[in-house]
Amino acid sequence: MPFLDSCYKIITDTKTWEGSALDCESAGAHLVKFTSQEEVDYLHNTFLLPLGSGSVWIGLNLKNDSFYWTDNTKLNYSNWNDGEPNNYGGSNEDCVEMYVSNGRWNDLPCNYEKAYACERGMLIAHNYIKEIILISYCNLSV
Ligand SMILES: [Ca+2]
Ligand SMILES: [Ca+2]
Repeated sequence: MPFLDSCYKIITDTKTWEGSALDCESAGAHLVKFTSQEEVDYLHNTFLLPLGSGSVWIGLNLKNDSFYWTDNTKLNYSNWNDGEPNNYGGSNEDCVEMYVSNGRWNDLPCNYEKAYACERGMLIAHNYIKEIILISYCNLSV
């Protein structure tokens, strides 16, 4: 289902953050990147609430003490849960999950295995093959 020129897909097979990022990439997508509250609300209402509980990896991780999206852009808009990011116990909480319950974010260790949210920009569909992949990806999301 497209929103702001993107399609989204939640994969409920659990993987580490790195494994999740690679799996999204293998589908020509990336772990979801949020640039507005509207995008958070859309993903939360449409894809997360139906899951009932738990959390999903999103495309944020810590590099050189700052959080970056997987396209190496710095965090601009953010939606942290209360008291986060807290790097709990100094335990290398270098990757970020999004709660199904409220759509807010928490940092936690990257080697945890979680469901994850991929996003594919529609603007990459420049040729016939990519367009077919895009259409099927969007269809899988609804
Ligand atoms: Ca996005
Ligand atoms: Ca945390």
